Amino acid sequence: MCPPNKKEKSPKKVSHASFAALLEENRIFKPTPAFRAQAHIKSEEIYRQANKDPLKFWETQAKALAWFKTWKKTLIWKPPFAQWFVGGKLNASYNCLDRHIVGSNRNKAALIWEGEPGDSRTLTYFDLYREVNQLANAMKSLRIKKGDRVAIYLPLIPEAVICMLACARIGAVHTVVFGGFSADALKDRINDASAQLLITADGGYRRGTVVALKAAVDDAIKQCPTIKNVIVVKRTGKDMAMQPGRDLWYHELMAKAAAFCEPEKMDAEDLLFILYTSGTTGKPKGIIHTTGGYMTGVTFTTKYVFDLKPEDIFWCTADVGWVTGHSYITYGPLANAATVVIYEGTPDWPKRDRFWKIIEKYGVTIFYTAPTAIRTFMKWGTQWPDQCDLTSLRLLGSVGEPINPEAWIWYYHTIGRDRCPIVDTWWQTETGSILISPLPGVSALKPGSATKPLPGIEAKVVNEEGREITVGGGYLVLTRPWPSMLRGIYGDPERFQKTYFAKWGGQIYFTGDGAKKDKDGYFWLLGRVDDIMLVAGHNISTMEVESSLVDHPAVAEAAVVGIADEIKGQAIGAFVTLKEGQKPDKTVEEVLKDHVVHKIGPIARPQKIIFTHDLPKTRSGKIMRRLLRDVAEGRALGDVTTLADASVVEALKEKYGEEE
Ligand code: 7RM
Repeated sequence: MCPPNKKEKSPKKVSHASFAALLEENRIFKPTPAFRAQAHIKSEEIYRQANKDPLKFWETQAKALAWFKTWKKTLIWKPPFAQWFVGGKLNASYNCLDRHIVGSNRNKAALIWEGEPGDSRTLTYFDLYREVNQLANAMKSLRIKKGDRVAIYLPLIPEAVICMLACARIGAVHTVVFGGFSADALKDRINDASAQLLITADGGYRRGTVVALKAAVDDAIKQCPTIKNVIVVKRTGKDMAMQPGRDLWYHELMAKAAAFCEPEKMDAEDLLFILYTSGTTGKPKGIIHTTGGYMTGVTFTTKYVFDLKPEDIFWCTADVGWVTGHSYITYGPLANAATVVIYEGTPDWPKRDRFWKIIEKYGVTIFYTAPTAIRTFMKWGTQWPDQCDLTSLRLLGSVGEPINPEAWIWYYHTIGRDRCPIVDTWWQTETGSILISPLPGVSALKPGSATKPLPGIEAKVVNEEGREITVGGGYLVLTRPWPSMLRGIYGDPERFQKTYFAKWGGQIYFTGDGAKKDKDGYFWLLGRVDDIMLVAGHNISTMEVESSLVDHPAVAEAAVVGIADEIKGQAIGAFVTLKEGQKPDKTVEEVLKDHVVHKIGPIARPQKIIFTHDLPKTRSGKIMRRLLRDVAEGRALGDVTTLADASVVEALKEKYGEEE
């Protein structure tokens, strides 16, 4: 029973009295004996092993995959270019499907899909295998072959996963474009990749309405000369135009397709996919990942970071359009023969309990989401999760941004009911898989810290000169190659070198993030270095000020930016969303400013607080501080193509203008 309904008795009484007690400064959460006892990794020995011989460690991890041919050399490292498992042959779709359908996993649920309107489908490993084989054959019939690029522009329906795996099966390179992106963004990505085929749908559901994907496609393709065909999945049944000769129905192609398609024997270094991230300049960067190293990284981390067991029901709430979906919906979990939940829609449809209802309905055991979602749930209040049965959960994950301690504790307490370890996983599209994260059976957790680099990974915090800072803040770098690292930017090796390897002599990968290391060697991520402010000679991270604001009970979310200031260099501006029922006024503003001073010090006192109902975010939920700086400094807005809701900044601009 889920919806908060006064007449019904809530099935679970949840006490939130201990919440404040949990939120003491510097609290450490050790793995419970019960969790540790059942965990894959119970001791720190694995860190020592990996450190002693990293290549041997990665070889062991690579052996968890099925190879058609083993590699000759584990690593060739000519910075910035790495080759892993050189000479090895494998296929990603074979690893996610074929090897599971010969044993007891044949009839195990691979995908449990829930559509937003409430429809659902479960595909077993055998079902998924059959669909992928057929689609692979259908693509071949359209003359798609190894190395060709295929764009995928779909809602979160099983076909999104099927398409990725079908590409992998025949060696075509997929580039998934998030279904919420505009026609323009789609066009740029298709053209940069010179994709020949596009797979889309007649629409998808989002917050109760149909998103007309095909209309955006028709618009985009006018300017995409390389596209020869469009495959259209029938999802909504709504009317739309099919262009004869170019557009083909997915179900019609599938009906004609043969049941088996031989998986292509891919070289370990053959491309698996291109995934675009929005660079700061606006020109999208096509991050490229290859087969052997990427599969090794995601397979390893899915099993050990999430402590994945055969009976788990794993739900990563990301869209497959983001790297999180690539690595922790499709490739990592399926390579491990996991059961994966995917959900098409938004968390507030039809009501604000939809996520908790899904957990209850399917008995989700591992739940992986983003801090922005967690803060939204905090804003909505505990009544929604409280009336759902969340007892199936045993592990929680966070990704995408630093998670502020307040949100961490809320997540731990309200969702995990003080029983579930939280893995705060730091990684990037570029890193392919999780690099800094707890191992839940081993690591003592500190709310707000992603803890330490995983075994096999070497991360450091360095200063401007590249010298290591053992305790204190600086730039986060990776000082050793790792298997799932990006192999470049599609078509632009120079930009690859410049963006990631130019700052310190060519061997060191610069993440673009700032981080702090504490005396226990824990890493505290501070956000993008471009966002770090210089206030009267002091470096202050926007994240720290935001975290102190969100720490106040009235605040749901905050975004902080540095505003050019003649005297201080930069002054602090804060955009604040209050919790529901809280009224913004001058008193609250002063209280919040004082709160920041109390938490961090007078240097961090915001000069100005702007109250807002919403913050400008990317489609994947990251706050776009760059746009807030534009607003705060009265400039024209920069690139807004990746913004989730354009009206949010427009409203802020008006508001800011009025208060000036
Ligand atoms: C997986 C993903 C990458 C950027 C990264 C960070 C930020 C991601 C965390 C985090 C603090 C985390 N890929 N980031 N995870 N910051 N703690 N656990 O998000 O390419 O879209 O973004 O996201 O700034 O550089 S991404």
